[in-house]
Amino acid sequence: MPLEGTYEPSPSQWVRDQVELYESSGGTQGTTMRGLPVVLVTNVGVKSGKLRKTPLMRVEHEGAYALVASNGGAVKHPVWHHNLVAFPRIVLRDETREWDMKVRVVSGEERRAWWDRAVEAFPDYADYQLRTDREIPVFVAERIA
Ligand code: F42
Repeated sequence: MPLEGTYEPSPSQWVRDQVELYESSGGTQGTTMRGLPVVLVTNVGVKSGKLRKTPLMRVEHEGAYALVASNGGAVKHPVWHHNLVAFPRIVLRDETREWDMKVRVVSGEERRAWWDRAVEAFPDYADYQLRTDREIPVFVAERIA
C-alpha cells in the first residue's frame, strides 16, 4: 500500500470500535450502519501525517465510490475532508476488497448524479443536508491504474 504513517485511531469510541471490528474480521463483520453497508477510508492527516481510518456509507457506481462529507449534518466539514483536499489519495476497503484510490471533489451535474446515488444508498443524507447551511461536499474515489 502506498500510504505511509502510523495509524491513529479516531477519538470517537463508536467509530474506533467499528474500524477495529471491520478490520479484525477481515471485512466480514462491522460492515454496516443502521443496516446499510459501510466502507473504510484510510486517509493521511494533513498536519500529523498519521493514518486515519474513517468509516463512510457505501455509495458505489461502476467501481467508483462517493465519499460524502456529511458529518451527520454538523455545521463544519469533517476533518477528513481537509485531509483529502490536501492529499487526495486513500486506501478504500469494501468488505473483503481493498484498493488504492485517488479522490477529487465533484461539482455541478456530476455532483448531482452522485448525490442522488448517495441518497438512494443512505436516505439520511437528505436530512443531514437540510440540517446545515453548508453544501455537503462529495468526493469521488477512483482506482489508480
Ligand atoms: N461521516 C461522514 O461524514 N459521512 C458518512 O457517510 C459517514 C458514515 C459513517 C458510517 C459508520 C461510522 O462508524 C461512521 C460514519 N461517519 C460518517 C463518521 C465518520 O467516520 C467520521 O467519524 C466523521 O465524519 C468525523 O470525521 P472527522 O475526520 O472530523 O473525525 C474526527 C472525530 C477526528 O477523528 N478528529 C481527529 C481528532 O483527533 O480530533 C482529527 C483527525 C485528523 O485528521 N487530524 C489531522 C491530522 O493531521 O492528523 C489534523 C486536522 C487539522 O487540520 O487540525
